[in-house]
Amino acid sequence: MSLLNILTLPDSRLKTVAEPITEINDEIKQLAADMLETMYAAPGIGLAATQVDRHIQLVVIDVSEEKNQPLVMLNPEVIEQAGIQNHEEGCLSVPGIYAKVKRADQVVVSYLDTEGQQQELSATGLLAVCIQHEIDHLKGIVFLDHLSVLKRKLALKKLAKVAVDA
Ligand code: K2U
Ligand code: ZN
Repeated sequence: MSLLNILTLPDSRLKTVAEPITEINDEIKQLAADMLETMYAAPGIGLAATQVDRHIQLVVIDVSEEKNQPLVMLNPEVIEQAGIQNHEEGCLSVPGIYAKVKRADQVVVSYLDTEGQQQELSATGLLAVCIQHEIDHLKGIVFLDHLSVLKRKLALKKLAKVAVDA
């Protein structure tokens, strides 16, 4: 398995819209395994293929305390949503920046698993936030894009400072 490089803003590749996966092969399964290893090492609770410069619709998630409940989602799509939550978010591609983002509190996500089986998962709370955050990445959207112009400007200014201080 390999640790992958995670793209960070202002890298414009993070704005790329990912393509659907049409064939599930060993390369896709190995990429998912490498993304899980990279996510756990970061550490994070989610990672989208966009963030490792692979522009296909693949996300990995694990919000469990024990880090032993990995989810691998191919071609994920939110098919139902309800409620609103305002959860503080961070992002492995936007290091050191945190902000509250309004998102649906409950989602039903439809996706293909690595065996090619269509799955549907109902999620609330942090898992729902993470699913929406990762699917955003596949659309070329980062969580800062949900902020007001002023808040985004301040965040990007802080990001530039974090990069200089690093
Ligand atoms: O996409 C990513 O960069 C992974 C995020 C996912 C995430 C962001 C906000 C809220 C939930 C999930 C990273 O996991 S950010 C690091 C992190 C770690 C633990 C809890 C929340 C955020
Ligand atoms: Zn992110």
